[in-house]
Amino acid sequence: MLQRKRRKTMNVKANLEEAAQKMYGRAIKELDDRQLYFAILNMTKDMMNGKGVIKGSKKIYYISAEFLIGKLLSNNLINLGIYEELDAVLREEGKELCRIEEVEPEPSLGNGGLGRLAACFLDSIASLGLPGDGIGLNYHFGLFKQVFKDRQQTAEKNDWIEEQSWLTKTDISFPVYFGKRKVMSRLYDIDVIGYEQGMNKLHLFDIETIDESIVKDGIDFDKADIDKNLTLFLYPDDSDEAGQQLRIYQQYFMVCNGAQLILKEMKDNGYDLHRLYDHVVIQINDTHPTMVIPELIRILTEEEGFDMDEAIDVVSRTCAYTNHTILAEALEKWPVKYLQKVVPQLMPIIWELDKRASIKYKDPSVQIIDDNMRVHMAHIDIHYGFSVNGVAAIHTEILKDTELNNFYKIYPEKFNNKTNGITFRRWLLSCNRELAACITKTIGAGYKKDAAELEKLMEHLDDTALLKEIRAIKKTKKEELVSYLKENEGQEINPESIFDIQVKRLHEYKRQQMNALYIIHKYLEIKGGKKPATPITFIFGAKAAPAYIIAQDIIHLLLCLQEIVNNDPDVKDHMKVVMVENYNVSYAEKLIPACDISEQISLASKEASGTGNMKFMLNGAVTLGTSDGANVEIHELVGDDNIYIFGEKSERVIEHYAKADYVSKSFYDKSSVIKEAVDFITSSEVVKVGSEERLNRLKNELINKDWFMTLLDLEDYIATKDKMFEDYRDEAKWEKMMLVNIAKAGFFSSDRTIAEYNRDIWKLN
Ligand code: 26Q
Repeated sequence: MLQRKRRKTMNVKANLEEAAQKMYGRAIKELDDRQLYFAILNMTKDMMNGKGVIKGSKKIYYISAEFLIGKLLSNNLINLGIYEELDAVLREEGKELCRIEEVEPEPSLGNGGLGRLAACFLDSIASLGLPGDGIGLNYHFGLFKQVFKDRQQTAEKNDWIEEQSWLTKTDISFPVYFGKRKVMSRLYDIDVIGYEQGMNKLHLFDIETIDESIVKDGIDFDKADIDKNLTLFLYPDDSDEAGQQLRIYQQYFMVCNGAQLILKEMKDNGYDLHRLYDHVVIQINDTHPTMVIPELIRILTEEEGFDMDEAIDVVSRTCAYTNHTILAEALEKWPVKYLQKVVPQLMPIIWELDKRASIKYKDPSVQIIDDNMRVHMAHIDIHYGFSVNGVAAIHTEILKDTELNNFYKIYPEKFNNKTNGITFRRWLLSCNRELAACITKTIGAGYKKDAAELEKLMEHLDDTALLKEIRAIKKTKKEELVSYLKENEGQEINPESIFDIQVKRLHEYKRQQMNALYIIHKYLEIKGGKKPATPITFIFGAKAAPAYIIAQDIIHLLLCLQEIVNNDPDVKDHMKVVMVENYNVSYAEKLIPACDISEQISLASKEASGTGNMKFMLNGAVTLGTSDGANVEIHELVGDDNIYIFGEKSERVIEHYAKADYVSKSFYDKSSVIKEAVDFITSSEVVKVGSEERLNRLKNELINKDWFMTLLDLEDYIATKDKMFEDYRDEAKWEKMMLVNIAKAGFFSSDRTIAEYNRDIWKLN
């Protein structure tokens, strides 16, 4: 045993020494962190390649406009099983792996949840040994980098592609036609290594003629120059209708390349295209890749000699659709005029699909092309795919009962739920090695392959030594975060304070503004002499779509509150506010292990699932949340005593919308607590440090519109949060809650989610 381990260590060491010599002609000791990063990158790529590709007679293609993969080094080392060894080798040479990891740029190829989910899924597909590749776009600058100026968000480009990176240029290139205009693509691959498994691929398509130099100030560029701009940026509109043609160009470019790649692999394997569905399943990640359906039908009829009936049948049996939102404004509806301009070759197919659906079903709400000449992308997926799934139990129920009820009545057999999950390799083993080691010591390492084994921790609820250890680990992670925040945000935080964290995209339905109102309330209480028993640190991280004005206003308010609270001598020892700049996957990996209270406070019915909630729970944070998305399932698993649930339930919220009877002004008028907090937004203190225009607009929005019902839940939120802070003082009670949350998190492993996708939808052997 010892000998085997030694030999492996020698291998890692020998491999790294070889890479160092080859690249720099130097020994490991003589390299700086950046050089070492590149040497390790090359070594790791080689070792991954040695694992071989996962094979099988049927393959899943997960097609998505976003893959928010984050940094890859640590994850790849863990999945290869060489993290600890490399760590030891480097230490011997006086180097630190965790510092080297900082050198890696983060590819931000996603907006938030949907993109991160796709990345977790790729990890789990490979880790379960299933043949499955991702198909997406190689955005050169990904999502914008957020920079605060004058307490407002500005956007800069995130330049992540370096001379050497995880991308490998392939010799695959396809023609793509936008009408008569032909462009050529180039495929880049990123290897996806499973945990102690073989390898799959993430295929990212680029346009050959891309030109990074057309990006001028910030993230501005010539929108018309498709040949040069197509894969420069990821659209930053999360749940907002961008309505822009470039988005259609990107989507078609992605699916046209994806379809060609899939059919090429079919042919390379000698499979019969008439039995495509026996060898291929395409999971469509929200509607962004929906055009893959008409595109495949077009290729099969125009180039492969299929008749229309058979082409539609074969494609429908191959494609499955996942819905990630019920926000009406986020459901893609492209004007026929735009599609006609960008991809005229697809419109006859889409008209045909529309005609067939409307002959069979008279209900106007299930038509593909509506009376306003808009193409409802989700309707294509539902009519011409074999599976429709939501991403948490409550979300799927709402789809069936309300949003997609008319489709559910037609196709009840297509609807199914797949509650989201997260990869524990990244969200526990990599980001919280101390906690992982403690769990391994307590229940063995079996949970790494079968997350349900975490449940064994329930037998240790009275083990005070373990409970103390878990508390001590939380403290360590809080201290690490404190020094990071000092360095990166210039903020001094008390590690003994309660860390209350809300990190996610900024959107009104997620209600960061409600958290801000709590902060104002607490601030005013402290000014009035009522001090909290334990100091509290409120931490936020959020990017807002640049065109989403109210979201920008909310960020502005948070930054103003940070300025006021942290500099007020009466208050700053009792509470602090930190809004971190450029929240991304890497930041999440530092914030989540340090969290005490996980804020999951969306308006019930609006958050399809949430996945941050799962990451926090796994790391021993206690949830403060509404009955929304996966919070509902977390609640069921941990029980009433280990979660803090507040606010109106989804049925009532849906009823409020149906009756249009929610009037925020009446809540503002009848509660002095609410009124005081809302009025403070435009008080002289805030206006002094902020923009009056933004603050006025936000206050008016809350009083006169408040579409996501902030004021409806505010009082319950305040009471529940206060109770939580009170309970935090009971150390034994809190430690037990932490442990129960960790023990019950096993269900939210994406390995479980993927096993369910495979069992019910993909059916790979
Ligand atoms: C649409 C049209 C034009 C431009 C952009 C878009 C667009 C882009 C991104 C629309 C939606 C998104 C992203 C949606 C998203 O992240 N949804 C989240 O998905 C998670 C994974 O299932 C869930 O956990 C979250 O609840 C859900 O909000």
